[in-house]
Amino acid sequence: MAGQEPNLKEAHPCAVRPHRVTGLAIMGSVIHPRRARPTGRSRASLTLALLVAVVGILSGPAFGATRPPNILLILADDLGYAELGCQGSKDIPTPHLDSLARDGVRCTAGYVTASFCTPSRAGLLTGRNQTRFGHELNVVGRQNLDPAIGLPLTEKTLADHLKARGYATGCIGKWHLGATEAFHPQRRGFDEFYGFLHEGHFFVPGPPWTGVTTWLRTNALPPAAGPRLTQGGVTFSTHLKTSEPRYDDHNPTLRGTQPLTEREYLTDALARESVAFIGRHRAEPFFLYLAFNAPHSPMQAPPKYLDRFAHLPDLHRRLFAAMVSAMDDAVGTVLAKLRAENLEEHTLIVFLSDNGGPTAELTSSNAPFSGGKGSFLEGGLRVPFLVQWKGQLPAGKTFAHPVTALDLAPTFLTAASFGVPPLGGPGPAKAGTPNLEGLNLLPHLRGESPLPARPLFWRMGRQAAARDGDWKLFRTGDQPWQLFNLATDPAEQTNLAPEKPAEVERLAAAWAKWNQQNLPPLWGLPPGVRK
Ligand SMILES: [Ca+2]
Repeated sequence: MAGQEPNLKEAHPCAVRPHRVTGLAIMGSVIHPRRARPTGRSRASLTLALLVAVVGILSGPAFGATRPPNILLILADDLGYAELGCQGSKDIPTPHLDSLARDGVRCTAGYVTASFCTPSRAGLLTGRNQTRFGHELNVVGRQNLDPAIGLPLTEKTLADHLKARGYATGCIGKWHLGATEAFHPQRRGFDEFYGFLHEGHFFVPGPPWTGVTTWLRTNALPPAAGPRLTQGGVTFSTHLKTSEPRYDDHNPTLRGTQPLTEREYLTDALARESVAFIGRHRAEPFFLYLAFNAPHSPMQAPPKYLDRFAHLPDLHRRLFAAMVSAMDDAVGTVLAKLRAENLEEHTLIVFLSDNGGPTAELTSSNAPFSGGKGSFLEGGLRVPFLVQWKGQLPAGKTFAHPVTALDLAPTFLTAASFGVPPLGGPGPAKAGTPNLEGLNLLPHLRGESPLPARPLFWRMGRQAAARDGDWKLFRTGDQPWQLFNLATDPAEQTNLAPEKPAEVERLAAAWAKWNQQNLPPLWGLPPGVRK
């Protein structure tokens, strides 16, 4: 894999033409409306404010009754449903992520809006089905460099909405919503950005990738080598007959818009940056979107994580376990910072994965479900989904009703004192009307009211799906609809469509009605297919 070396000297679209960004300033000095000095304040209230500030410095941030909570949204990349201790994993301890389930609510039927990275993220960050605005298909490699590809500028992000409420907003990790200037996170509502813009990234600079063990896919090896060949710290494997993408090409690590060489193992670095962000913004409401690229390929881990899994016989699995363990440590580091700043009970925390695990590629398990990344079977769409807000949500609760990443925007905006945003429609997002398509989950997770029954719908290329109650409707390509009962058949093994034609017709009609409001994909259609 020589030639993987990132060419940082070559112009990066964001680095070449640094742009002016509203609200972007030198790190740590972003000015927010809510922090502006009020005029006409009395001497007495100034004295009181000074007193509060002194107490705050001595004992941590002081919270008024009206201060909205911080929001910490943690996203894993390609983590399978079954790969956390709280999700049933037996071989990868994840105590810190498990603590979110122990101290919060574990949603066992948590869905994302697509089973690939960028459409799932577009739904998550806008609170709208990404098929409403053409962000339907995945984006890889050089596609990222196309200035026509990225989260459509007609859409507002969660960061846009929260920034308008005076939140400090930070994006740390993988972006994958457009890699050219107009789509940069700091133009999409984030004050600060640290991370990279494409679909993946190596975890240390290289080659050579020093200080880590590396596992790379390759489409062929010399016959004498067999299916694997290890040279130095790199193992090449033909198990998928494809080669590892050149993730780092034209894809430097950035602070804001400036490229840099990150020498710390990237998962550790994302924790470090998150801790620094929290420290900078401890005294004001913040929204931190921490989007790990772990455990997405390339598979790389340093000895401090690999050594925890010396008992696992297969290097492939050992590396995956080490990458998940590193992410768990990173989450633990961030949670410890919140505790140290006395912010834990003032922070709404959500953890989920952007799609199911690609089992053959990573070993990532989606048990008990079938399918994985890229599929609309449950294994592709159903993900670990944990919600913690100490003092506000129950601890140790399991919530089995279907919830979706679309619910997070209305949940966060409600928590951030927007009031409950009205349910939106499929039309374009407008200023001041988020036009969201999910539900505020807070009263339902608290058990104050039952979650209203509602169907969920999906479309990605030639795949389509719907879930209504226990029924799951699924179609791929030109195949007829299949129908599964998830209560009795979570692995979607028995197609009930032949014996339940009325149910198929009802759900297919509901899907078709939903689909009428979708736009054609903006990119990725095969040549000759009309948009
Ligand atoms: Ca992913």
